[in-house]
Amino acid sequence: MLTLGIDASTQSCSAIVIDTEAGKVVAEASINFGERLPEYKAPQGFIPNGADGEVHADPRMWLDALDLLLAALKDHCDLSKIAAISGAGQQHGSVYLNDSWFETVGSLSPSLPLSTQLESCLSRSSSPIWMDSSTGAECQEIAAAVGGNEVVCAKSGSVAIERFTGPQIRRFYQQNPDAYAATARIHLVSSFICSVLCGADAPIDTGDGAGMNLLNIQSWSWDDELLAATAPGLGDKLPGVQPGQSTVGQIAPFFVEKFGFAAGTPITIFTGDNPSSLVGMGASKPGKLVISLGTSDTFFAAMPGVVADPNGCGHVFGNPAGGSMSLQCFVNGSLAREEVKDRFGYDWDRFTAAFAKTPPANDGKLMVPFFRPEISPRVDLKAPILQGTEAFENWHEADAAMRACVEGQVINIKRCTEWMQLKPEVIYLTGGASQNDAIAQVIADVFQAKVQRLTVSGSVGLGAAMRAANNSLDCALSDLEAAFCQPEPGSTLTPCAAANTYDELIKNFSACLG
Ligand code: XUL
Repeated sequence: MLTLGIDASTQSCSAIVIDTEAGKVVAEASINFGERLPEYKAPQGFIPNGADGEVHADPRMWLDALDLLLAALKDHCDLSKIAAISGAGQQHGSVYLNDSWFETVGSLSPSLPLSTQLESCLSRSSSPIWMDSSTGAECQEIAAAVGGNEVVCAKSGSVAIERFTGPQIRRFYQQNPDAYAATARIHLVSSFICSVLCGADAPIDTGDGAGMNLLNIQSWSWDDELLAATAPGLGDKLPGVQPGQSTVGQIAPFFVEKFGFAAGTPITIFTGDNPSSLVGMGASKPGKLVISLGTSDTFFAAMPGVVADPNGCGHVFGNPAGGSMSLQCFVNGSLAREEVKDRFGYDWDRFTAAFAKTPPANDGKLMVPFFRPEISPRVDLKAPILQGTEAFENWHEADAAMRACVEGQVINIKRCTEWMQLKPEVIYLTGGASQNDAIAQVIADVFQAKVQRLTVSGSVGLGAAMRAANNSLDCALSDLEAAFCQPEPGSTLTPCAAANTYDELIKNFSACLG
């Protein structure tokens, strides 16, 4: 049985086909927007040099990429054999459509490109995406209208955030009320692509929907107060909300005729890239958590209950496998590690060797490694805080500084994610720095949990293909995880330091931040 997962991400649109019985990936394809669609002048997937923090992309580019992607995939795989489809999109991005959308999406002709047929449905020619930070004023207005950010957070799982869709919609309404009035439907990237594949207006799932500051995380339905605080008549412009295990349609005739899909192939609701990755990493049940070590470090996990971060730094989304999940971003990730390494002229080998020369908890030397303002917690520090010996505080102890940077990062992640009430049995590491054993060992020691690296690459698309198999073909997620989400051989690390090793350092770290 083959299933298809689509990943509509920031820089590319990718597809992965898995064989659920053989436990193998059988085909993959990817269209990089900048390389393959240079006419959109978006080398990294967004229109550069937006004013006032605006970051937009052209939704026609996403449609052209979908056409190109399926044409490329068809060369590797007989698409008539695909038994179920799902997908994921970059979170928070929004597409604005007029009332011709409902009919047009249901009558696509295979003789014309998707973008040509759907461009007249756009009531806004470009889509703000998650990198957009232009909505500071709108965030304040929304929070003030409902009684403060504590209320926004308790209701929606996050304080009002610039990149989230509600503040983006409010800005559009305020700047261009006529175009807002002409908008009959607002989709997320995920529900837009899902609609096109179904040939019908599709709902938004609780995973991606929670990234809008509009969805109530207790009822998992649109929150009337947040809707009213955002823009007039918004409730009528949004599609319905459904959980991740919902079948929302069948592949549209356009794709059957053009690419040879089997008529009737079921489509499972799309979700956001992070919720999809939770599934693709094999972490959709509480007890496993994922730390992605990238430019920013990102932490996410299935949550046993639905609680919002009382400090307003983290986010709660629906878990596409049921229940809820948390996500928290830490701005000072790999760039902070690099700054410390470069400061002493170390390469990555010397960086790693420093950990063998220094003990866990670093003889009490600690660093709050924020080189730029941090969002978890919200601290406007422009340079790190160092505490320890005089030599250490004056940046004269290179090896101790390497360890202090990573220990500071991991301690910060641990203390900032305590609100999630997780009991980690295993931590899955992903992202560039995850291969570094010294960093992985610090994570095992501070969290006192087993750490594993997974062989999974492209966990977003894989998660989508697994969700399609689970929802439409009754494959158990546990079986799919056993087949597709295995640790790399020899990659498992267990804590070496005693359980109380970091107690003092954690206390001192918290004291530094006041
Ligand atoms: C999550 C976020 C990004 C996007 C793009 O809140 O903004 O991770 O989903 O990947």
